[in-house]
Amino acid sequence: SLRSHMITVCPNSIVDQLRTIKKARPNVQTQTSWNAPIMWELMFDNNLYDQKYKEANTAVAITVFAVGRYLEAYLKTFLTSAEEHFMLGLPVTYFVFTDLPEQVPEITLAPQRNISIVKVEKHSRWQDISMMRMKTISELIDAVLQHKFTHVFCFDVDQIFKGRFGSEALGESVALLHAHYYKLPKYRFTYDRNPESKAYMTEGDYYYHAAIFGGTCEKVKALADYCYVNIMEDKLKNVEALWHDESHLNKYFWLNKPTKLLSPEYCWDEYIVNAEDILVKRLVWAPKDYEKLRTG
Ligand code: 2GW
Ligand code: MN
Repeated sequence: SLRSHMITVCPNSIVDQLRTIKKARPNVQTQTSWNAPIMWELMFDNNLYDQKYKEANTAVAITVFAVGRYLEAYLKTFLTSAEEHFMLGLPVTYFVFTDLPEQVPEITLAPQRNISIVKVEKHSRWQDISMMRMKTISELIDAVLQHKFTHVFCFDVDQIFKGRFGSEALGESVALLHAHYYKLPKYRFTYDRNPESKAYMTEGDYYYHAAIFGGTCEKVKALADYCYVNIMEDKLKNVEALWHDESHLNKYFWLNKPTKLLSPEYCWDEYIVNAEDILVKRLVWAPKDYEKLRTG
């Protein structure tokens, strides 16, 4: 049948594409030592990926947290820009977690796209707002996502889609190279270095950015559970990892290698002067006003 034909042909074509990537991007690393692709522009054919994932009845859930002032500051731009660039043509549901559900802006969604607003408590420490996302994500996957979605992507809200962020980013276990660290030597990576913390590590592969991670429901649940349990163990000992949930995420991906890496084209900081490797800005960091957002 046409359907089984498509499913067998597409993955091979993608493998062929991956063989040509070194030619396409000679100045960046396009594969890890464990053979996971690192997705850079020019490495892949958008249509091939879109076709493959449509055929496979892919449905994508996004989680995003907008607690306190972050709702007004970032949520509308995050959502409207995602409607322009994120996984167009695939069914997508946004799960917005907020303490202010009535203030979530009305936005127009394309067909097959939905939004679900979930009320959460506002933790008093911002470190906990960030870290406790792992618990909520795990619970959401258990209660809802595993039955209805093939993939889940978890995003910081303080970012703006600017270009295609498409099905090529989907995978079993997907990690993002941090824009500030992808060119730096390993000794500069800001892993947690406190042996008292569960996030402690002395060696690693890359420095991953916790602003985006994703994969199948099963793999993301494993990541979220791992991070949450270790965050709670740290709390019992009264320690906190250097970069909070991001430190635990880096430890998880060191012990459980991601199957796909996203290049910093998927999460770029426009304050970085040297952007010669960045052929497409697919998503950029939103400007931050720490004074306003982190006080009071
Ligand atoms: C966070 C820090 C200081 C003050 C407020 C907040 C805050 C975060 C908040 O008031 N409301 C809120 O909804 N958040 C959510 O947590 C929101 O989704 C935000 O994007 C996310 C992470 O906080 P953020 O974006 O301010 O932290 P970054 O951009 O410095 O993020 C990196 O490091 C964090 C840990 O310190 C996380 O690992 C994050 O995933 C990383 O990108
Ligand atoms: Mn952020």
